[in-house]
Amino acid sequence: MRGIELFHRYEGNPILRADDWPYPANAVFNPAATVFDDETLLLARVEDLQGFSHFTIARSKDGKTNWRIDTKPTLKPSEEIKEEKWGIEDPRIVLLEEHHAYAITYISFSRGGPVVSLMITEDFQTFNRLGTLLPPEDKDASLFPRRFNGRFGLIHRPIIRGEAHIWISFSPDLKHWGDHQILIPVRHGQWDCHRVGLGPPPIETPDGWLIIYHGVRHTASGCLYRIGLALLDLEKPTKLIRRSEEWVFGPKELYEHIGDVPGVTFPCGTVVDKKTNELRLYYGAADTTICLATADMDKLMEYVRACPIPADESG
Ligand code: BMA
Repeated sequence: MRGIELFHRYEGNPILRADDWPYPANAVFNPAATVFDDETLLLARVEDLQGFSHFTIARSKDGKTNWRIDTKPTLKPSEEIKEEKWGIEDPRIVLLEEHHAYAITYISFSRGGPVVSLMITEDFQTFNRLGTLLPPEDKDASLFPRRFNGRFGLIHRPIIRGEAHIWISFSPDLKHWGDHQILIPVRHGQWDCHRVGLGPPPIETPDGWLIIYHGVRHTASGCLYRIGLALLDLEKPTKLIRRSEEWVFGPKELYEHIGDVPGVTFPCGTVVDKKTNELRLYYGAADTTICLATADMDKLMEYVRACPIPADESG
């Protein structure tokens, strides 16, 4: 099977749009996803009519239809935290096994640039902000759900010397980070040549951590944000063991090509239905709406297991 055949767009796409919102909004996109109280919970990025973003929860029993959206913003940028002055963006949710709590990594936008921040919640009603993790310019971050040799792992995407590779870092306490290293570099000349960034949080499988990432190529009419797959070693997540040569998903439908930023498919969350083995990928389309694509986990893993072992292209 070709990679591009793995994902199927949901026929009801877009599943959520600004017109569905209970209060005025410009766009709803790039949602984090998890299961909470036996329901699919999306933490949607909502861009207001000043161009600043906040988060609002939408819930659905089947993860596809009948979304119930909080009637007002669930999480606004904090007025006390100056790093959040220009809004909060692109959340990722991970259930931290040892804390029995959800870690939400997100981007705070400040005068100093985008910076990775962390908050913890147990109930999606009260949120404990733990502050910024690493200096700007940094985006596309998620924790792993468990520690490695006593340390938490963080995947993120700093921009250094104009280069935008995916990095991994470690911390004993979620506060102090070190051992930074490039995990998935951009690939010169290919579809993911200009930028790469983590999509949804890493998914633990018997074969390794499944990584769904976005790759960006600049074209004469703007950027194209497409999706690739990779696999990390289960106990040594610094080790990239597989990487797809081709993209497996990318802008095709009109709702992915027409919007505030055309040509963008940008996933930040997945839910795997344990009964059906269906992976639901929630993504922002054209920075305007929220869409859904599904894939069979067995086929996805079969595909990624057959991908090449990557050569080190970072140098
Ligand atoms: C990235 C992020 C995303 C956005 C994408 C396309 O840098 O800012 O929030 O969806 O660009 O505009």
